[in-house]
Amino acid sequence: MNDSAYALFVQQQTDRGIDLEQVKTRLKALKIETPSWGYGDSGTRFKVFQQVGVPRNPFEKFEDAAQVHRVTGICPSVAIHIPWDKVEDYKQLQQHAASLGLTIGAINPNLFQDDDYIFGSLCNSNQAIRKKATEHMLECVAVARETSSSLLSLWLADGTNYPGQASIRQRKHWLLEALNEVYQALEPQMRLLIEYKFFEPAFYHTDLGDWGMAYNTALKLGKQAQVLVDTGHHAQGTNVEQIVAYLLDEQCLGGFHFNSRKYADDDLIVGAINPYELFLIFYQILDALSDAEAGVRQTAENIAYMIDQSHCIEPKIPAMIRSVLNVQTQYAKALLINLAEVRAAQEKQDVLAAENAVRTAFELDVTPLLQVVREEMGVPVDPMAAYLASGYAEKIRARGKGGASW
Ligand code: LRH
Ligand code: MN
Ligand code: MN
Repeated sequence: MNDSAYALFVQQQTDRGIDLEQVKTRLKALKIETPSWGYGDSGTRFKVFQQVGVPRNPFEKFEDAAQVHRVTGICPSVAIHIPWDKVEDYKQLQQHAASLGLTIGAINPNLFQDDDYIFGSLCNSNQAIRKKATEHMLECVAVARETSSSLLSLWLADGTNYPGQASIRQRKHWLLEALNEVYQALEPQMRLLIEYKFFEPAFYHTDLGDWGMAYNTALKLGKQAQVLVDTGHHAQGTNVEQIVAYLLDEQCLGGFHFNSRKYADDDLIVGAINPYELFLIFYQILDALSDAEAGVRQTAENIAYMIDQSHCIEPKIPAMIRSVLNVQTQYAKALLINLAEVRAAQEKQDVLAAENAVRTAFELDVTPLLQVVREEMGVPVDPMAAYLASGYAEKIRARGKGGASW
């Protein structure tokens, strides 16, 4: 670590009125969940590509996730997707996770990969299929109970391809009916996170097509239901940070699926395409954390930060490390926004000064800060280099090809 670079950084930030101790405390407290499916084989809409060395089962996915946590120190939990991660004994999976220093995070039901769901799951006009989908969700609540997870994360692929194909309003009623049943089964400490996406696999209408529908559904269910924002699930040009601010203010933002998009739901490495958006999302969160309203602050404190990135052209573990580091970097930059300065400029309606106060933080080099934070946390100063030098990638080649996939 370059001591003089950090000394200069401390001087500059202190001069800007930044409380660096608070910044460091917050950086150390950041936790980012990685997805089990990000370690397995994945692909495009056209083909799943096989890589050498990907995990052959959920246990090995946790072993790979442990590498990400080992070098970053901020990824202690892993989201699972059922049935991709179906095991006989979830307690055993939980114990395996614990032996690696990990916990099981959000439980994701899969309502999109069963032949029965071709016309929908919870919104299918066939009552037996709706029941099957609801029971799958209840099974996931049971998995959450067994693994001490407090998050059930729902993404619903349901929708239609053609006008007139189905009754949009009827399906809305079926959805609420099913989710009510699931909601009743939640333990008091559990939350149901409702994810939305504007299209794909359905191309005409999607039953949970945007944040408004997810929010309305959460409102109708109750306090334990909140919205999950997947950054890749919006139309071009959507102001995602406004959605974040709005949901925070309504105390209904439950979590994120971070990834990058260029065109649609591309699931690319987080921060690879538009790091400024990520930074601005954190700006809204930090702004809410300093809100006068306790409920808004609590909502911001309890956000589940999760990664939902899984592409097929890069090796899985370093890609995940890159995503995590990019989130951490943008969070660090956002922590350097002088909120008092922004507010003073807003007060004076000084547009240029306000924009400048926000952007200035984005333009800072946070490398010395992150290096010191990592050193104090006892993790490698350069997590990517540490992973690449660890020999783990070479070791897992022995798994061969044909591991677990979507
Ligand atoms: C849907 C989605 C959702 C799924 C995951 C695999 O596009 O974002 O979160 O569970 O991808
Ligand atoms: Mn997602
Ligand atoms: Mn997605």
